[in-house]
Amino acid sequence: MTRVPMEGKVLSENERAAAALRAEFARHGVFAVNLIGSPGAGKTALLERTLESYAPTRKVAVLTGDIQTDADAARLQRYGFPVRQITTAGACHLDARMVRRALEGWDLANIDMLFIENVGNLVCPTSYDLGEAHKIVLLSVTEGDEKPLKYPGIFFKADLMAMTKIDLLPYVPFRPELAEANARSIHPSIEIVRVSSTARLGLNGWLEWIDARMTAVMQRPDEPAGARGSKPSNHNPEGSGFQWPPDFTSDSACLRSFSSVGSALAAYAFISASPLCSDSRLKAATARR
Ligand SMILES: Nc1nc2c(ncn2[C@@H]2O[C@H](COP(=O)(O)OP(=O)(O)OP(=O)(O)O)[C@@H](O)[C@H]2O)c(=O)[nH]1
Ligand SMILES: [Mg+2]
Repeated sequence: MTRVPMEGKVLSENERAAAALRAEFARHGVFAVNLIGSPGAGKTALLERTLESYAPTRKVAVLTGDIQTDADAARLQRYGFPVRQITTAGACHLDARMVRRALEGWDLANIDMLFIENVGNLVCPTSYDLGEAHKIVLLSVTEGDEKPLKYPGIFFKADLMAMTKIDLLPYVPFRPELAEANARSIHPSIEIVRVSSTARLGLNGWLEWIDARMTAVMQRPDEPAGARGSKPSNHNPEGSGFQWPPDFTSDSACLRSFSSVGSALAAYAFISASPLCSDSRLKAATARR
């Protein structure tokens, strides 16, 4: 059987498109964030509360991804800021070219902050850079406190975890401290806010994080926005000279196996030993340990 390495090619084309977007965002001073979470995690609800809190003079725009409908755009358009729906017709994630097309006709010089709501999915969007300064993962308390361990890729890549629907904590067997510990076992420096969009809890912490990160990014105009705010996709938390995480995203069997492993170190050991994972640098580094 001949294997055609399509996934790797698609991802590297996306990397090019994302780099061009990131440069464009930097040129025009656009601070972009990419919101990723399971279907129904509360992405649109959090954006509703966010837009509601902003003065009409703020230069904010939203792109929202959906497989089939424009329901989220209809919800978000009520707040008076530019909003566009990206309907992916089946694809489980946004990619950089979809974002580029959706921006056509907007004057980026008039946008300071761009929220991108990804398609509801905790796995597929993780691999697709959209030129954003930060990935933000939403984990709702109805999903289970073990989810950072089951879907570590996005918790590793996100700079912020928003724990959503905390108004439901009295009714669900979700241990918030354990969820946070699980997320930090994957990504020790991940920042965390707890929010409820319906009960309007914790929203100041969320809004302050966004404003602080935007200020931090915009105060350093000499570097491209993504390089300032966001970890490069192969950031190495172990500081030992090899790339982390390995480029397992081009290898779906490896990605599936990686998703079943707990802590970052356990995952590291697992990937390095797994015949499904093809990152030779990681394997070489492991052999040296
Ligand atoms: N109790 C409670 N419900 C919430 C909260 N945030 C959102 N919801 C509800 O959860 C459901 C899904 O919320 P959405 O904001 O549509 O979720 P989403 O992540 O945008 O969903 P998709 O775009 O379909 O992936 C809706 O019924 C919301 O009213 C919250 O803070 N508390
Ligand atoms: Mg939504």
